Amino acid sequence: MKSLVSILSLGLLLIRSHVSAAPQGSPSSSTSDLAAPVSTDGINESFNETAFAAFEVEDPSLDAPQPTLRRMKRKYQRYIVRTLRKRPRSHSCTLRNLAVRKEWGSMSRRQRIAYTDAVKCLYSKKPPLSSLSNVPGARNRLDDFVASHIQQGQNIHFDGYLFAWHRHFVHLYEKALREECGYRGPTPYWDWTLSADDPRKSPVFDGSATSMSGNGESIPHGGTYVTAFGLNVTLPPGTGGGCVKDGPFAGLQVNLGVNPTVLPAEPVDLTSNLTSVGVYASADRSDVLGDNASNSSTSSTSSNARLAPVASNDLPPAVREALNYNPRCLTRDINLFWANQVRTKDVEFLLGCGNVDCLEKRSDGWELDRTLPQPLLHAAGHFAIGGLQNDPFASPSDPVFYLHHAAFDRVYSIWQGQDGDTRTYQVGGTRTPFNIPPSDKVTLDDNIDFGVLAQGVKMRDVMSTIDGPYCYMYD
Ligand SMILES: [Cu+2]
Repeated sequence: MKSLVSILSLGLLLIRSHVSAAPQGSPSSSTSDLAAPVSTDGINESFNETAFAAFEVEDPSLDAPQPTLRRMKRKYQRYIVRTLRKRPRSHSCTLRNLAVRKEWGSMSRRQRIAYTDAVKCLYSKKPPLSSLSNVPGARNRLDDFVASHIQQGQNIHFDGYLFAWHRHFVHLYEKALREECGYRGPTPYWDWTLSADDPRKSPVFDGSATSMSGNGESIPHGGTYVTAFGLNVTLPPGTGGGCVKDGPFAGLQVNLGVNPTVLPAEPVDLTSNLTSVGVYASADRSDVLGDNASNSSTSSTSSNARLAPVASNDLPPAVREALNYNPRCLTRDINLFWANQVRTKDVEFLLGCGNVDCLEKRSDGWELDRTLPQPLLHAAGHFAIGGLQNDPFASPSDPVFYLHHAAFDRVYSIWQGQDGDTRTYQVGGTRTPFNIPPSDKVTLDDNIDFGVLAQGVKMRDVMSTIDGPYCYMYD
């Protein structure tokens, strides 16, 4: 455990030194620099071809030597638009029906309220598709999504399935909002870089009627203790910790998941606390896993087993427990330290990866070279919100989960679009978290499973955002 703490400290120090080196005024991925094609107050978001003319304009700054997020974003968008322009009208995805996903703050008030109304519809919708024998705690349609994430949780993080599985998960959620709850507006994402100083001030978390609800009530507490994927992590307390009591999701009841271990409040020197805890994982897992290494291998699925849907009986007891009925409020604990880990420079650092394996490892903080900063972008987005978002399994109970994961998918999409012809169908990583136990490499023919939500899909079906079930681009 001692070595774990020292590794955590090392990881955090690396992160901190990286972050402090990031220029404060670096260009953000603000959407204002590129207006969405026909973004209006209207709810229906399908676009016609002429609306995309803006993406075709040559921009001399695109050839500047230092890549920036803004330039990379435009390169990605131009790739999508050019690809679609070449398609016959009969193609299932063209510029005529391309959906543009938008940053929450750039959506109109009407669109935001329509979105949260649809989410409320989903968690009021009964019965769930899950059977009580498989998911005893499921009470509504939102719980089906949470259950799917709990059941698959051990297969889809810290490995080669991370991006693909969560991409399709967000898509299935969007589909349910549209088909079952009549939502017609854009699918939103939360651009963390816009509120890295304090998410409480962002339109996502300001607690108003047009937000995704605000912070949890302020309740003095110690850190939150999390055990998952062979990691034992103590996350420092944030600024809330209690129930979410304002905005559209005030009073939302969460049904699945196990209560986290929250340490008692005690006088905390925030500065020293922050240097002593954090998350860091390395390719050499023995020092990170410590005593849990053997437990981890028994609870991980074998490379073959994971290709089949997970039956509840095959799940480890701790995961099965998370499927039981455990009604409680939605908690958040907005954490300024973690919010600071996702600045524009951090996103650009990830996007500098030459292959998708590197992108995943940098996102999750376990790239081989420990001298590199590890922005931990995926985890930092969760930890910045805190509360239920600190639960690696039941976190999709908080509707803001899907805005974080859309933003994560956006980074993946922008990365793919830098060299679309070679990157779109590139897979990387192996089939088990941290490759423990050692497993085969992920292939395009691997199946990924979603429980009751939908039929499983092959990896190759979810690689391109403009093919198969998808037809979307980020603004
Ligand atoms: Cu996840």
